[in-house]
Amino acid sequence: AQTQSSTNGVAFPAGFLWGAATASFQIEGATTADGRGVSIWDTFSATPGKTLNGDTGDPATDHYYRYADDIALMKRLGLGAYRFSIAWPRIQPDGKGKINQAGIDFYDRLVDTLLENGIEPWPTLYHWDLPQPLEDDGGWPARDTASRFADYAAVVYAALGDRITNWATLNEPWCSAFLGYALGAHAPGRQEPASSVAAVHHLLLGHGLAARVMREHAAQSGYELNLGLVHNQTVVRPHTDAHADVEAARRIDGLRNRLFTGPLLHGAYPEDVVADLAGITDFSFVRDGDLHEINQVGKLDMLGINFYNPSWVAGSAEGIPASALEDGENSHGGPTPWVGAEDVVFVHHGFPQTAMGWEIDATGLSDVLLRLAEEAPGLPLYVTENGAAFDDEVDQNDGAVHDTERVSYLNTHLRAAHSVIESGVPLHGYFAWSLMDNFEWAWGYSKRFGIVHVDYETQQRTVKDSGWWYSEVIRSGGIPDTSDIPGRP
Ligand code: PNW
Repeated sequence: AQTQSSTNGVAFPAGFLWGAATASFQIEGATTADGRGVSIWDTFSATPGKTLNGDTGDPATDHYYRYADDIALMKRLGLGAYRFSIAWPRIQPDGKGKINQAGIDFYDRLVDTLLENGIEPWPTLYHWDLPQPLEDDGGWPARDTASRFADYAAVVYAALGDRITNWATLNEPWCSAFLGYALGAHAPGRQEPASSVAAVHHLLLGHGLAARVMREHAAQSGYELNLGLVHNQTVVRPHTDAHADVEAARRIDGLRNRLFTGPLLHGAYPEDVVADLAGITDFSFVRDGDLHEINQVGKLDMLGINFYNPSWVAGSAEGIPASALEDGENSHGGPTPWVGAEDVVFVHHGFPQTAMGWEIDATGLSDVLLRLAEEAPGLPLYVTENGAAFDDEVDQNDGAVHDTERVSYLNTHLRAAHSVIESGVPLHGYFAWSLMDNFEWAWGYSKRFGIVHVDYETQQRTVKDSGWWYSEVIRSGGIPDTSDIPGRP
């Protein structure tokens, strides 16, 4: 396969960036090592009943100690870039003030080792591990957290900005705000609809304040800075073209997508979403100058998109078979991330599903990218996460992991990405989620998203068939035959 393979007519542009992604709490382990403070995910996962099987962030994939081997594996796969996140409680154990040099040293070693191996570091400053002391002071619903985030960003940028060009401030602020403060399925597990919307604003404000200090430092030091944010935009489709379904799609699109792209790309919260939320909050947490900070000072040099699945929504469950109602998304009267839109119903549309119960339809990815290219002409886009969980097992006969469903998922989504590039969308790179199996938040270690399998007893890494296949994509710059999955070279 190595010598014969061609790109099958699906050739990505020269310079297209190929990467894989992880996040600190999901892989590092070592949660009490070298002065690391406590994060909201340490607290949450140690609380009985919050994660499946009571799984915690220890030892995860032990990456804190195995980073050098993991980077050797990235090199073997041919990755051009590695997206990882920095654990705020390693840098500032109290979330403010005192800096923990040992924490900085870890990321120093990580970044230097990546660079020595020709892999571009793509850090994200915040992938959900808020220092617990800041949550005790109110968390993201409190305005002060945005300023503390900017202070932390300044510390990290001063330490690593000389070697890194591409930075993201936040990962998926939708999840931080609505899963953390409204649904409560993610840390800190609060169920306070009004607070969750304040959290959205303070996360975005934190992005702007962090951008200000990072840009100032870059300008003074002559560093090149390409600053972005990672958003989990998806396409929200009406179940039918009935008015109630179209209206449901407008509302969910507002909460999931436009509440974030409004301030970031257009400098304003969308009027219809503000009106939808009138019974929940009056947005009085927005102060003069905030939107300027978010939209102008925080102006995006690039936008990262994490895409997993599209959604279909209906105005009511009437006439929809129970088997088509998405269990995880519909509140059944309980708490929901969809504040002010609790009555909207999420409907399965008959596509095959991943182990998360997420439907597989790659046209969702092309729709998302086409829309953003139209909404923000010229803004460089990156797919910063895309992938799927399946019940992978190491084959006892050959020691491989034959994850054909994941190969197929990546294949169809990469083809979708390629098709929009052909239509002129400025998509410059793609990161598979995830480099390796890891702590899947409330699902603990039960959901495997890796292109590399992790045995949690031995910490042994085994490249899955999808990993070798992706490696061949990178090597050839195109899409190899899926029927001819290259095995371990
Ligand atoms: C993203 N949802 O999380 C995160 O960025 C990753 O850390 C995570 O492992 C990955 O996707 C897979 O889940 C999400 O409920 C978590 O819609 C939940 C949702 C979406 C994204």
